[in-house]
Amino acid sequence: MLDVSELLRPEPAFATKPVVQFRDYTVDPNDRIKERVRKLYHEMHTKMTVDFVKERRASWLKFDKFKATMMDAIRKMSEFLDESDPDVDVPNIMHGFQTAEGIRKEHPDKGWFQLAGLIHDVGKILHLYGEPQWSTTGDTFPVGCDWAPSVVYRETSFQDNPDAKHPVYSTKYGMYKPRCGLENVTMSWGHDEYMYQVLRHNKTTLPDEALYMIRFHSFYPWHSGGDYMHLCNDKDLKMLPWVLEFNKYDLYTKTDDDLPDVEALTPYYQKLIDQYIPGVLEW
Ligand code: INS
Repeated sequence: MLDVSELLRPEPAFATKPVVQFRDYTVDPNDRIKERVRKLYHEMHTKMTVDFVKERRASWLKFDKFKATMMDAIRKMSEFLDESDPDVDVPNIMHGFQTAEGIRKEHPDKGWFQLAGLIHDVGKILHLYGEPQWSTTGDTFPVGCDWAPSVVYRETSFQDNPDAKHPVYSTKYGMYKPRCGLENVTMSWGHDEYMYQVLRHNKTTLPDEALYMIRFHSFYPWHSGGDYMHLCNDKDLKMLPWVLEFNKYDLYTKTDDDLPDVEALTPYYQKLIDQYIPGVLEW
């Protein structure tokens, strides 16, 4: 018999577990990972203010912190575990290669897409240079306007955020104009925006689609929650299908069991790096 839920939520053949089991943000004080995730978001949602983001941008977007090739930065991800992610309990380097390989299987002709998969989380290197986990990892959302219903833990986590009492920032449009475009929206500070800005600063030749995937892959309240559409312009809506195509691999290839052979895969991806973002980069 036809199961209609399959039509509503097509399950990618490569998903490493049933899709309903991904992104489980239910609260369970006895579950080690759930508590880790909940605490991180509560701290993020309490401290992520307009002023905080301005200050972090001013510091990080000087790109004067260190120099490294993209492959060196990818390798650094073997020292990093994302505490915001309920679906991953292994170093982030594995997730980068899993995402890229998932894309490569279904889009073998699109090197730029595969490379976007490999590097999309490398901005988490922020944490290895002093940024806390709560302003490095996790889903992102705009600051300077009201938080949308689909933001995880929305009901309980923003109560102590000072912007909740701000006369402008606490309104639907906040400091933005209708349909101003996401490029004019200030996102919560974290690895997405940082990686995007590092790529731009170092003059990548990756196409716009890849840059959108990297910049907004953690903006779940938008690409999966359907919120914040009132801030989007035509370009954002044109790019949304690409961000969603990316999201399939980003989310459903996550597994702690079947880990990629990083050494064996490195030469293939080094060639893509040499094509789109070569040399020593400023971070
Ligand atoms: C993902 C996603 C996850 C988050 C990760 C991030 O894109 O937003 O929910 O835990 O840090 O890289």
